[in-house]
Amino acid sequence: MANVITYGTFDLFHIGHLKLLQRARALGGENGTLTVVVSSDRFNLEEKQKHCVIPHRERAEIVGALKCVDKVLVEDSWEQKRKDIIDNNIDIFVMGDDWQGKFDFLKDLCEVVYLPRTPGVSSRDLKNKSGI
Ligand code: C2G
Repeated sequence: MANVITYGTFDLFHIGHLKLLQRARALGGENGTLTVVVSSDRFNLEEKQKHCVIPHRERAEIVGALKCVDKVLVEDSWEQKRKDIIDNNIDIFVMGDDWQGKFDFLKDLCEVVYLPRTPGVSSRDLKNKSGI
């Protein structure tokens, strides 16, 4: 049993997001938990230069409705991860491998796992395809 955490924008929610969250939850085992920290609109725009199509409130509600998700928090700074891990008694930090190595500084607090991205899908491609 392990408490797992992951972070993301989850704009235009797609199969790559779902598979990441399902795999992250599976790492927690039968009685584990998954906390998902969803980037605020401000954080996306100012820190990640991402213009979200779907506002934070709806992105968080969609993620929170998933069977594999136990808790949803808001991401509003790059620096909050350590406090989130401690405050939520996290055992495993998970991100897709496009972030490979970027969060190894958290290894003194918990296990850090990078999972292979799902190929062929991204929020950016969906925006481009739909002309948004
Ligand atoms: N992802 C994936 N496969 C895809 C697309 C995304 O596995 N085809 C994963 C990403 O690797 C990430 C998660 O889904 O772990 C969320 O992706 P984004 O919404 O793009 O999140 P990102 O902008 O990478 O934000 O502090 C960390 C950031 O908040 C991460």
